[in-house]
Amino acid sequence: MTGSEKLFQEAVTLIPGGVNSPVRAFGSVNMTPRFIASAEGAYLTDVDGNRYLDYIGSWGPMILGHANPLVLEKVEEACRKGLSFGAATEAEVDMARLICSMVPSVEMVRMVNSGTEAVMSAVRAARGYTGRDKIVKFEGCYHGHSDSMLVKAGSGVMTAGVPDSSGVPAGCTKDTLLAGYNDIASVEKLFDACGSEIAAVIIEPVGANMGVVLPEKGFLENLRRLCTENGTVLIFDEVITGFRLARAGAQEYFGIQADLTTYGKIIGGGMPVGAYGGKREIMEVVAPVGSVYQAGTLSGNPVAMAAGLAQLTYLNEYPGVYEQLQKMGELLYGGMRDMCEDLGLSCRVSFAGSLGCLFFTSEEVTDYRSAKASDTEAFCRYFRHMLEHGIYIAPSQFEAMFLCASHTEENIRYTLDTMHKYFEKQF
Ligand code: HOZ
Repeated sequence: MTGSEKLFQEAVTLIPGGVNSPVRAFGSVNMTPRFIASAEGAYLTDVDGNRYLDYIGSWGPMILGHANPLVLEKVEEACRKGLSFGAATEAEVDMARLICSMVPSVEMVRMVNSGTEAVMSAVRAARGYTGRDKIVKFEGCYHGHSDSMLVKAGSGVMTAGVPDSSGVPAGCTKDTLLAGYNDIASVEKLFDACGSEIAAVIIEPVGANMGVVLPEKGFLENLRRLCTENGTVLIFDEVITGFRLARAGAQEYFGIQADLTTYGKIIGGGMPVGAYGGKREIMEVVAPVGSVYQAGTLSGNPVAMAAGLAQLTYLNEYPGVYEQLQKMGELLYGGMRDMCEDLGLSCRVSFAGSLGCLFFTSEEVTDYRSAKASDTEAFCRYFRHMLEHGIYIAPSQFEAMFLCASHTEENIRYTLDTMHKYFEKQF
């Protein structure tokens, strides 16, 4: 028995499913999760000493690679000064100033501890600001695990076979209206029916929790228009795309500004951090200025701020990182797309910059339904082959691949070669 197997055997007796977040249980690929002991650059090492080329990057935040020395140095320095004060610090002001300077639509920002918390709070702020209750979300978009968002959510919910979580009272989701990703007619229908009651439309500008699904031309622009016309707050959930697709995230990448934006782990450089921010007049409804309550002892934690500041400062000062990530994305995902064509595979590749995904379906993937049509058994076999050859991709068809600044052309050649060998044998 391997060290990972032994740990998992005990873990399932102590932690539900043996894990602290469902996707990492490897349930949808019928395997035992690897227990990770350490990470550096683009590599993970498990407790058995196996080394993996990592395409998850802690689900996005490790954009500069694992254990980045610049980030570590700042974290070590902050740790020596104290781990938590539950009081205002200079680092929080530095962080807010930096985020506001990098993202034009963010005039004020509030730090929280996760993407889930950021979304929950942004939705509350939008409701408080508009005095309306209803929100529109899109099938297959994942906005964390707060009650009102667990309706046809992506990520682990998609493989759990339960589109709506139990334990969520119907009253909590009665104001959550569902629309189809890339289906502007479905949004128009909702606005026609009750536009004056819709507080917010929330969307992942690139769907990155049902695999990777790109917005079709005009889709985000039309959402922007509908929200403006109806006095509805447009929330971009940039937990995955923020500071990844570009300095100002998807908003810069697609040239569209949101009213509120939610961020997650990437702004903590790997530490547990989230944030929500946007237009001053909306953010000023948040307590203690306004009447929308939201709080947290660990919000703006000094160690987390130090890590996040180090990472964001680097991204701000060296925008060449984004060109490099874009180039590597084209090399990897473009190479995958060519391979699919050359070998005549029933697969689709979709990508935006450093985010990408291989769908096991011949149909073009534009929404939840077409993503769901993927052959998850075929994904499972492919996943196993990749892991056995030292390549660690997300253990689910419905998650993204993430590139980081430490991935080299050689890494990508090895990855493409490993895929090619597998598919050659299969088809
Ligand atoms: N919600 C994450 C995937 N979209 C998984 C988080 C984790 O397991 O760490």
